[in-house]
Amino acid sequence: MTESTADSESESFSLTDDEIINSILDILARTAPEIRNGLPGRRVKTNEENPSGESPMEADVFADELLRNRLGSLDGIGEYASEERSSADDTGSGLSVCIDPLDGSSNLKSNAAMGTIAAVYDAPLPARGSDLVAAAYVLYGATTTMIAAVEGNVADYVIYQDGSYEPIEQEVRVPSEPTVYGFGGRVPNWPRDFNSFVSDIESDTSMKLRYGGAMVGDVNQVLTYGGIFGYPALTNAPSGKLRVQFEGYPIGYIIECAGGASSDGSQSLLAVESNDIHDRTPVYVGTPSLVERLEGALAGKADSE
Ligand code: FDP
Repeated sequence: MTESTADSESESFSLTDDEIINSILDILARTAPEIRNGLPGRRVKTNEENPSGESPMEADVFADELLRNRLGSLDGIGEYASEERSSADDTGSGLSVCIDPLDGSSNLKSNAAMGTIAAVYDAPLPARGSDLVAAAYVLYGATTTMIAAVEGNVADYVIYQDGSYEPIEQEVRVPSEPTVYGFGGRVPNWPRDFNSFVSDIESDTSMKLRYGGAMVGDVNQVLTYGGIFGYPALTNAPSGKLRVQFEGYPIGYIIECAGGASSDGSQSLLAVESNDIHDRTPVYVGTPSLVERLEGALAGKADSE
């Protein structure tokens, strides 16, 4: 357990990981309505380029600055990194946080779902999947909710306009009977083995396509109904699109804590190696039987079912 200490002339105190994680969740919930309320008027691209070579929307930068100021000034946070910053900011000593301030911001214009993702590591950045001590995402959908994985348990909260939040489900589990699937990337760029796997899923009459273009929204479909989400390796981008530290690790952690499975195509997302905070990885998460079938298909094994 990391202990963060802060001394002043008159007092000294230390925070446990649990206290720091609770404060992080409080900040995510408190900031969510402000991010949501700040979206109108910020649905345009900036002239800047982020470390992934994309032009962020004004809303991406706004959300990043709000979260950087709040999380960075929290006692017990040693590093703050986000998709919008080229390197991690040194913010003191303690846990490291990796933030995707506005996941799925391409959905801003079409006014569809988006999210904020937070990964909390008990290690300097870039961290390993095994360094995760908590992960959470806020979903700006029809309502604002937060999924948080702490100590192996996943809970679902509703967030109110004043930033308060309360649980709507205390132990979220990935349903064992899968019903939905959604995969990103251009279909012509899907590798042949992945294409065959998708055809196999599509031929199953119990499965329905659900793809909204924001990972957090698509993952939440899988968490709610059971199934599989993937942003695969592409023929023109073998590591796919999603980032290990900001997306792959935290989403893999949440899904695994909820009894699901995660994979980069051959191993758990939490086992993926990462030496740079902006590394990418193919991402597949969902019902264990489907993720296992996917790994078999990508390894060139015929479907045994
Ligand atoms: P976005 O670029 O809009 O932020 O994080 C990247 C992400 O969204 C994911 O949320 C989403 O799953 C994916 O990219 C969508 O990519 P495509 O537009 O290629 O489908």
